Amino acid sequence: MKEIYEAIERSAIRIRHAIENDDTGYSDNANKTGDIQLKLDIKSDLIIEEEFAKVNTVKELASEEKDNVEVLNPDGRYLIGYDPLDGSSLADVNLSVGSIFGIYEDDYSGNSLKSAVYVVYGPRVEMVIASEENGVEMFRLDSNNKFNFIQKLQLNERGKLNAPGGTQKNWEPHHKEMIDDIFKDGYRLRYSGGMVPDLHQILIKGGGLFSYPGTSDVPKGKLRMTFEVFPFAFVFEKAGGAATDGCHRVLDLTPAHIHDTTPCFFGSKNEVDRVKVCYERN
Ligand code: AHM
Ligand code: MG
Repeated sequence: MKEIYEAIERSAIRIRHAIENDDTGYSDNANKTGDIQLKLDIKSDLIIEEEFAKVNTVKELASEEKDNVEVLNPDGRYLIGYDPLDGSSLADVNLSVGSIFGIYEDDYSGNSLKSAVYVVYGPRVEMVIASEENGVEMFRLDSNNKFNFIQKLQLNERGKLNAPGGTQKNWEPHHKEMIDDIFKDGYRLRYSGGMVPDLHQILIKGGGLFSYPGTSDVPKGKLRMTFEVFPFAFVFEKAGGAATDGCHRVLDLTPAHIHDTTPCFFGSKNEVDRVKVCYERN
């Protein structure tokens, strides 16, 4: 696993350099979900592929930017599901973006996750690693390109932030009512449109709720299980929080296809319980 974390560190340093120096425009290609890829999406994907190709414990890669799984080492132990540059359309406005990695064994179901890692490229570059052994640990990149341990991340039972995703005009009535009630209880809006910095903020500030629900136009939501939802569900559980699709624990889900999406809610236990009460009634 250590070699995998080191490959992620090397990728992060190279991707940060690309974000700072490269064109933030679109390419001529679309990914499997139909999103037009930015040049930075494609470059980040290539960087990560190159770095994992050096690690012989990595059996295969499933990327948000690749249609199909790519086999690297048939005898390797781990499968990596990753989003090379999440929120990449925010790079041109100079907001934070991120990379997300799920490290799986056997298959890409939630319960096969062994570890999850994300990197935030913001004013500072930070990497968060969640594992069974060490819980959730945050590292920060220094000027010598070294990641240094900063702190463990642990959620409170209840937080103060609310990050409600999805197109509001298409929210289901019960979802809208729940979000309104949370604001009425004094929660503050914190939403950038990048799930990595939005979820990082909730983790660092001790709690709250991030939601990306199913809506009338996209009943299964936007966020993909393998690359985005499972890794963050793992991080939130290991930090003492929870993640649900409204009715089920996210990590009990199995995608039929690596690009499948699911509604998702991440947060402290109190807020996720609130979601479950609302969704189980509806
Ligand atoms: P991406 O992988 O194409 O960047 O999409 C994922 C991002 C998340 O970071 C964010 O939470 C969500 O899309 C916001 O989507 P939208 O603005 O379409 O509601
Ligand atoms: Mg993404």
